[in-house]
Amino acid sequence: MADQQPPLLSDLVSGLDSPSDRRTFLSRAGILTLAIPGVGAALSACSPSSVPNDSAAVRAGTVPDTGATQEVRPRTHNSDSRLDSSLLKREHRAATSATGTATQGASSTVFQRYAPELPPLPAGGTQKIHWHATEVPVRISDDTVFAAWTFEGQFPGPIIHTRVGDTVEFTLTNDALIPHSMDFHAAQVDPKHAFMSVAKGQSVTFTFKPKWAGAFMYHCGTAPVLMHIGAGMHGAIIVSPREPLPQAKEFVLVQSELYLSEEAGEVHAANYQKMLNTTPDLVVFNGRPNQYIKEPIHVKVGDRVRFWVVSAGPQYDCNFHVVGEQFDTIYLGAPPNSSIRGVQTFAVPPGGGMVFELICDIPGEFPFVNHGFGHGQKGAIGILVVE
Ligand SMILES: [Cu+2]
Repeated sequence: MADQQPPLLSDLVSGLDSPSDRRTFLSRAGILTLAIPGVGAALSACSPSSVPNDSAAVRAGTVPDTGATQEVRPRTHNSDSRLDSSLLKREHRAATSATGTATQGASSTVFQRYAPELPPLPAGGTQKIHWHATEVPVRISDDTVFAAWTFEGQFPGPIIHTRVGDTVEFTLTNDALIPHSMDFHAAQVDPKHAFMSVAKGQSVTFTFKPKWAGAFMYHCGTAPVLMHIGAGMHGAIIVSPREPLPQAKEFVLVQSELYLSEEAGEVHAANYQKMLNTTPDLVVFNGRPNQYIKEPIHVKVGDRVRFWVVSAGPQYDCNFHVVGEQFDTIYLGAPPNSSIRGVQTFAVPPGGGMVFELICDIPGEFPFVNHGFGHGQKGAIGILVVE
């Protein structure tokens, strides 16, 4: 191919911390705007703006716990909110996630199994959550470190557990150079404001009450959303119904694909071109290939097990199946309704979530897999040990 490649996003953003650096960055980045429209939106979000304030949406350093409304900064320039959606259709090329601090200290990162247990519901009807968007290296196996864009430095992001009708007060502060945002699939809010991108050092705050129970995805929605999800900015928000479901051992599985660049130093960055080609190197539950083979999930004979399964994609579904078992019940929509019984396999679409229950009548070691085995083979497999 003789067509000219645009410069790497990582080349443009590396080492730019001061406002004057950012001006340099913006001037350099003009060459990218046509080739990478999402980056153009991101860049404009870095610049001072004459757009009127939206004090309800953006507050600098507002910490909900204090109850105090602090200094209101000029609104992040986001004049066309469509740029923060998946509506952009022009091609975005040559970007990787090796930006800012995403590769720093990679050699000293330690593998940590992602705990799949559903955290208990917090007391009270209001949950205040203040997260930071950060770029950090995450060791996803003994020999692989991933340059991740994250919520709270975690890949995938932390599990949120709430309940229908409870209140979630959420603040995102962006510590990373590239603008980021938050899109909760469990929320009904005006995305133009709530899900808007915020530049480095800025915050966005919004509140919602989940209307439906279920396993919901959350993700960064900053354009190009494919890149931000694929670089690690996704996770699960679990919404329990008001009336408790049957007692169970509850686990959360977020399936996602990893599209890796060649190793640079000790780090693999997320590769945008591979995302466009939809050719993943790994398909994983909770961010790490085969982690629950190495350290299985343990339950007891007689337990009801409930898997809250989210497919974060960004591209593929999760054809969830447990070898040697059958699902007693799965909920296609909000539990406890929309259930079907006696199911072997069901596909969770990218951007979707479903709830799978099985009764562990017999002891054994039961692999839970993506039964699309090209993807199961790439890491979307674990073991449920029934003792
Ligand atoms: Cu992002």
